[in-house]
Amino acid sequence: MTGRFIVFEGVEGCGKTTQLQKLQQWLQADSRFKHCSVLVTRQPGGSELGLQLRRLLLEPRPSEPMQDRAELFLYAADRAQHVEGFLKPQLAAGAIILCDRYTDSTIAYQGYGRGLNLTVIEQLNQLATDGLESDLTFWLDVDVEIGLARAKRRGSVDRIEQANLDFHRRVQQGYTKLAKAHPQRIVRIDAEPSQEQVAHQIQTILNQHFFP
Ligand code: Z5A
Repeated sequence: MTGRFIVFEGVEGCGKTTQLQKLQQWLQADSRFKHCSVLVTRQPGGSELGLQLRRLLLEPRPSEPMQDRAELFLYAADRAQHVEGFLKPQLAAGAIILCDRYTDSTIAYQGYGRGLNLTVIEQLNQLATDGLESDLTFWLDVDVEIGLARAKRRGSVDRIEQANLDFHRRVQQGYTKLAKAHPQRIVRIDAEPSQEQVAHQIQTILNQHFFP
């Protein structure tokens, strides 16, 4: 039996964490999935090694700014560990996996945001994932300033949230291009309405096209 791999993507504060939890509860309450494990995980930080990489990646370091290519390789290392040690075995065992960020984040943040070469990033993604793609990716589309305001209201600000507004706008542009390029895999969700309305959009898509 093989499981299902569902990814959530979007700019800061778009509501991924909130919606991942809501979707996990919704799936667990549905008798169609009573024999499946429904697991929530994330990148970076979905493994023991990944948790250490996550700290390195996100903590502010004013004394020595992280170089863009160093950042790219750390995300790739986190992904390779997570795919081989967690995602592949859990999918092989039939789990439904809900993952906070995956390969599209690297294209949006390191590619469109930092300006690193997109072809190289795609090759690195391929190497890190060994070809494992999501079955479905929800792109929670919210205005960048609304997302950042939500993230700020929630509490402390990490190294990437501190980047300037232009950087986050380029990231958003990256997601827009990715969604156009991969309409079969990436589904845009309007993430500006209330949490309940966003959850309803996600459940409707899953009922209609994914778990009919
Ligand atoms: N990154 C990268 O550069 N390259 C890569 O390859 C990968 C990642 C994999 C991970 O940080 C960082 O790594 C990320 C990209 C980079 N950049 N940053 N910073 P993270 O996982 O800690 O942070 P995040 O992914 O950006 O998520 P977030 O800021 O925690 O936001 P979120 O999970 O999307 O949102 P949330 O926590 O569900 O909601 C934020 C707040 O808004 C919270 O108070 C909610 O109650 C509220 N909220 C949620 N939904 C709504 C609605 N609908 N209305 C109003 N308020 C809402």
